[in-house]
Amino acid sequence: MKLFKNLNFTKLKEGLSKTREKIVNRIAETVSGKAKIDTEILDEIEEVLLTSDVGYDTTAQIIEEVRKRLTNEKERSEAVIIQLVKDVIIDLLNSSGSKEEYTPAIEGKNPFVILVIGINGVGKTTTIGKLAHNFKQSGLKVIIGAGDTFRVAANEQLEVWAKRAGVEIVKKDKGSDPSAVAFETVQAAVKGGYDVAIIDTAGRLHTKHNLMEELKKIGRVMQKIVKDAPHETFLVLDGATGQNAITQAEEFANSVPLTGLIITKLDGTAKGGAVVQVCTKQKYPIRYIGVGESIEDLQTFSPKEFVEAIFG
Ligand SMILES: Nc1nc2c(ncn2[C@@H]2O[C@H](COP(=O)(O)OP(=O)(O)OP(=O)(O)O)[C@@H](O)[C@H]2O)c(=O)[nH]1
Ligand SMILES: [Mg+2]
Repeated sequence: MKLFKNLNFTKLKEGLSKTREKIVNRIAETVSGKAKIDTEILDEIEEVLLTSDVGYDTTAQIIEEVRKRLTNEKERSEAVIIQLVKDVIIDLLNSSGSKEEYTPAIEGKNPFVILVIGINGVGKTTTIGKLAHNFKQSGLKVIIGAGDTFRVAANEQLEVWAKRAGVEIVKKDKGSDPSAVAFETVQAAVKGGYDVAIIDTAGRLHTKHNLMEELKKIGRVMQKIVKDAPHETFLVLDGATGQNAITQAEEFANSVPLTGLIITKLDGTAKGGAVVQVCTKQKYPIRYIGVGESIEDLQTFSPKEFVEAIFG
């Protein structure tokens, strides 16, 4: 069963246009008009990938693999080399466990609980609004919990998204214990027969010990009601932050059992190559990507569609 029909290729391409301009147009420029693909061209492609935030190690890995596969090719044209680069990148994206058409295993959970975490401003609250909308559109009963009790306007912001998505919200006064919000949200979800409960959290630095402990407590407390909750713990990463995103994934994973990643803001950046780097450098699958600020701008991550949108 595919839950959301949220993969809109035109929109994805539009969102990734900056990255595409950077990678594809420059590779095309580099190889067009050249009769043969030689070492110099591979060096130039290497540079293009580096400046798109694919990262040094990952770029070297890609070029090495392309070089290897190229030796088996009789025809070394522009089309052939671009296809090779695409294939190698798709293989890398798949290697993190990110797979085509991920579907959350919601059935039989009542509720399926999703905890959303990450550093400040990466797009957690916005992503929850988009996720809630998608679940709702799929005919599910959705409730969201305003677990960011730290920031002044956090409740209001999540309330706006709840209204837009047409879902219920649980909130408490600013300064309340975020675990209490998580507890009450899951409790309300069980009582009300909700299919999905999504918990927002305040932005926090992975270097702050007490804030990471707070996340652990949120997890523990909801387990008093639903034993295996949270069923997903998504770390949200800003796609424009490159190497830093990898550090964040490592650090958060040290405190909380992550189940997947959501990469946002891929529309605003020419550095969408960071996604490739994130996939090769850590072991958590990418589940969703954000390609804009509106409610429709969340897509299920598909390695193949992602690469097609960049190169297509
Ligand atoms: N262009 C673009 N902007 C996004 C995307 N996702 C989120 N944003 C914007 O990023 C900004 C921060 O988003 P929030 O959802 O408030 O981020 P947050 O992680 O909840 O922030 P804190 O709660 O303060 O830690 C907002 O202006 C969003 O509109 C996206 O995919 N693309
Ligand atoms: Mg927020």
